[in-house]
Amino acid sequence: MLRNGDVKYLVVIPTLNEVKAIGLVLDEVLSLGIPRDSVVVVDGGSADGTREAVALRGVRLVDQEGKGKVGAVKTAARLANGVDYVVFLDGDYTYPAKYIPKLVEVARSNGYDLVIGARKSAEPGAQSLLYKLGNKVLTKTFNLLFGTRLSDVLSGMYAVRADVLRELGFESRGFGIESEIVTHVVSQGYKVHEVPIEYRRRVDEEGKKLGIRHGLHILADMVRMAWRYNPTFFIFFLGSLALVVGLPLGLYVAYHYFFTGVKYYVKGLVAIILTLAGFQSLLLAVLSIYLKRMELRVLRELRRVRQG
Ligand SMILES: Nc1nc2c(ncn2[C@@H]2O[C@H](COP(=O)(O)OP(=O)(O)OP(=O)(O)O)[C@@H](O)[C@H]2O)c(=O)[nH]1
Ligand SMILES: [Mg+2]
Repeated sequence: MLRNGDVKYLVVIPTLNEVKAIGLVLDEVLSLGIPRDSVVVVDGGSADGTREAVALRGVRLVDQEGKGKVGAVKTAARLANGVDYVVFLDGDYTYPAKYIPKLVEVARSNGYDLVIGARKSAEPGAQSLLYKLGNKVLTKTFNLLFGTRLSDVLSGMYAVRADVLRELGFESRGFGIESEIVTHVVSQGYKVHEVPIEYRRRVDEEGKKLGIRHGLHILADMVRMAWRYNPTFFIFFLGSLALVVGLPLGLYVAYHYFFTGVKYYVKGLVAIILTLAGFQSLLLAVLSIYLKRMELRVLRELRRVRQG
C-alpha cells in the first residue's frame, strides 16, 4: 500500500451506477502517482458498465456487503487492514482527487483522527438551492447536538484513521454514514479537522440519488445517535421546556392566589411538577456534561497508555 512519509493509506471509492464518472475519477487518482493497489472501488451492484470501466483501468473492485453507502464504508473498514488511514472519495467526479495526499498529510502531521474535505467553493450548478440548504441545516443540527463547529459534516471526501473506522457500529442508514463517523469521532474524544476543498458539478446529472427523503433519514439518524452518544442536549432541552411552561404557570397561579383569591389546584400542581422536573433535568444535564468530560479524559489517557 501507499506510503506518504511513513503512513500507509487506502483510497476507497464507493460507486453505484457511475459509468460516466468513475473513469474520470480513477484517471485523476492514478495521475497523482497513487499506486493501483492502494485504490479500491467498493460497488453497490452497478449494472451500467461501471464495473467494466474499473476493470479496464486495472483497479480492484469489491462488492459491498449489505445495502446503501453505509454498506460500502463497512466493507472498506474490513479491507483497510494494515493501513493507517482510509481516504474516501465519491465516485461521481464531484470531489477533486488532488486533495487525497493533503488530507492524509494534515491528519498525519497533526495527529488528527478524521480530516474532512469541507466543500467551501462549489462550481456553479454543483449544488441545487435545496441541496445546499439541506446540507446546511443538517450540519447546523449536528453542531447543536454535539457542540462542534464543523462546516461540512456530510462531505463525501475525508481521511479517517483505519482503526477508528473499524470501531464503528454502522447503525446509520445509507447516506447517514458520514454523520455516524463524525459522531463517533467527536464523542470518543478523537480529533477532527476540516480542510477546504472545491466541489464540482456531477458529470451525470441523472445519476443523482439524493432527495428530501434521504435528508430526513440523515436527520433522524443524527438525533438517534445524539440520544445515545450525547444525551445531554436532550435532557437540557426537555428541562428547559418544562421550566418555560412550569414557571409562568406557577407565577400565574401564585398571582391569583395572593391577589384575587382564586385558587387553581390542578394548574398549581402541574406548575410545581414541571418546575421541579425542569430544575432536576438541568442539574442532570450539568452532571452528564461532567460525566462526558470525564469519559473523554479517561479515554484519552487510556489511549496514551496503550500507545506507550
Ligand atoms: N457502494 C455504494 N455506493 C453508493 C451507494 N449509493 C450511492 N453510492 C455512491 O456514493 C457516492 C455518493 O452518492 P451521490 O449519489 O453522489 O450522493 P451525493 O453526492 O450526496 O448527492 P448527489 O451527487 O447530488 O446525488 C457516489 O459515488 C455514489 O455512486 C450504494 O448503495 N453503494
Ligand atoms: Mg455526489
